[in-house]
Amino acid sequence: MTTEKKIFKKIAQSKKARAGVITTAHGEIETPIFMPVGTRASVKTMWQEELEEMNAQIILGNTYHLYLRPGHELIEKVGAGLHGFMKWDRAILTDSGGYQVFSLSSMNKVTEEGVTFQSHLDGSRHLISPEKSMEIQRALGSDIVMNFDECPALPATKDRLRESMELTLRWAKRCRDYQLKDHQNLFGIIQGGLHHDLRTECMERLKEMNFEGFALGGLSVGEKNEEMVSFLDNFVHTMPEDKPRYLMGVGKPLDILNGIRAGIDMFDCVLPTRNARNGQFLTKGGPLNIKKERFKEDLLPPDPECNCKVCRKYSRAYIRHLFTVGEYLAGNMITYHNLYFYLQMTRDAREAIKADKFDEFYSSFYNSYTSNMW
Ligand code: PRF
Ligand code: ZN
Repeated sequence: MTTEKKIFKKIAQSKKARAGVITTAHGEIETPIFMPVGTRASVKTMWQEELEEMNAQIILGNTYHLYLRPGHELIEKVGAGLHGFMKWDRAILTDSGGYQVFSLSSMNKVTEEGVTFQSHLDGSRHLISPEKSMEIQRALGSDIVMNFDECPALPATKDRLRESMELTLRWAKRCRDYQLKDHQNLFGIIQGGLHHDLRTECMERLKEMNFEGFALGGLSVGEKNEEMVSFLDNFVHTMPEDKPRYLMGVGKPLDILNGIRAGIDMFDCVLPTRNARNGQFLTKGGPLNIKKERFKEDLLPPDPECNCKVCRKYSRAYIRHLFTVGEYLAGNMITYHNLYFYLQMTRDAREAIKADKFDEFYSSFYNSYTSNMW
């Protein structure tokens, strides 16, 4: 039986919202935290130096993509892992591959052994099992390793969700029994749809396996937003106090705020990076689409309340021009701002929690973000 390491320390609480510190071999992470997504060993359009300068403390990588290209063996051979390969010496979390197999590959077949699928790149056939996912994440050397789970799309019947949860639990045990590197921490993923009883049962059975942290999977997969929010409000505070709580793949700025209010510590989402490449700035006054004609001669910064290097220097008119003619710099600038905005939001939330004023922060952010300013 593997005994867990203690990696989380709570430092403050404001109602259900918490602030804390996660300790990894690649530095401390102050929570609540947003983790930029670097699927293929790059946070799209961004230099590692830029992530450092905006104080990103942890980024994500993906098992599925890195296994297919360039291959985890190559990353271990030439970089001694992902940190050395991409020259990022802060913390890295890797997702286990299960979820990406379902969203990207074709002809998936789930068996007790694992998931067989055809690569979305060249159609070649592969099997990822819990052991294979651990082997890949071990080679990548990530600080936080995720269990190999099954994530059913919603709506799904309760019978189907229970079956899937049972499989996820059997896979969790196989992941826990795999020997990772000493510095690596393994998180258990709680599934069970929107059923409180299934989620509780899944969590209790995962607790027996002594994971270093817990994640909520299977949310933001087709259910209504209010359903997710009320589930989080009712469930998150029942999760272990002394371990990190991670809400996978969520979400929009207000989803993150709702997650923090319910007691979540860690978030990731492609939204700030993906929407940037479609011309969307996320700002204090709500989303701003730079493609709009009305910004053609607008000399204001993208977000007048933002202190990032883009907003301190460049105008909407200039960035709109870059975007319109297809200059790559536009994608970098909007991504930079959006990630800075997410990280600033989680830093502000943390400060509000430490001052026991999270409710006030929540209301003021909410009112400003929904004011439809642009
Ligand atoms: N499982 C894993 N990764 C994920 C999810 C999940 O359920 C989600 C669902 N929002 C995003 N990423 N392993
Ligand atoms: Zn900015």
